[in-house]
Amino acid sequence: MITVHHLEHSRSQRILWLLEELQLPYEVVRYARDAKTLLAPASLKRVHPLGKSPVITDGEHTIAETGAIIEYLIAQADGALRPAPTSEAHWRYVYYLHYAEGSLMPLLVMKLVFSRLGQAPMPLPLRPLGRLIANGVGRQYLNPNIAEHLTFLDAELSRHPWFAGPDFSAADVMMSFPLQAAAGAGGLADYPRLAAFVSRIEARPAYERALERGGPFHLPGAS
Ligand SMILES: N[C@@H](CCC(=O)N[C@@H](CS)C(=O)NCC(=O)O)C(=O)O
Repeated sequence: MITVHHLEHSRSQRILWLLEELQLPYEVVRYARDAKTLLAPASLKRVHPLGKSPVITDGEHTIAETGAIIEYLIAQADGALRPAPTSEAHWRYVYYLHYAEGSLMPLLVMKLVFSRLGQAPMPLPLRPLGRLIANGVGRQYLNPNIAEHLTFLDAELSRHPWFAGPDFSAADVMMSFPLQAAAGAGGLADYPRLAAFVSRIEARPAYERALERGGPFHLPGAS
């Protein structure tokens, strides 16, 4: 039986959702974040040494890293939600499976980290300097880069309704978390197709069933 070690308000939401889309049986072990640091509890390190979420166990297998877990689950479901290897959609699918965590998430995580610079627990006298650095990095590097990515992604969705092509695929599941995080961080008002994508995925019955299994899902800064 597949067990999802699910940290609240985290990337493991994607895994619960994919399992619901694939209609594979699974169980959930829930982990709460530390109220102060928002980090995962140490008990998650008993499942995988890095103690990050998501991680799944299935018999003798322990698999971490969202993209790897998605590949594992798609294999269990005989390739469902993966475009045929001979299709053009397949290479877009592979691209987005890597792109979401490899290119887009690092920018969004940096934005979150820098947004906390200049706040507690930084000593009070240093906070103005922290804010100055955070604003500078945001203005010079993070904001223009994030805008460039979101512009690219919005244009992609003008060509086809889903990231890999005409059909919903696991690439859309992979892309959900960064776009939900982007929505929370700065809003997607300038990117109507991305905003519509987030609304469309959150309305899917499987997405709603995943929320029932995993509990509420809110990202920092998200409304
Ligand atoms: N690239 C990894 C990132 C894993 C990751 O950083 N997960 C976050 C949750 S969204 C986490 O476990 N944070 C808690 C912590 O670092 O203690 C993946 O996609 O699985």
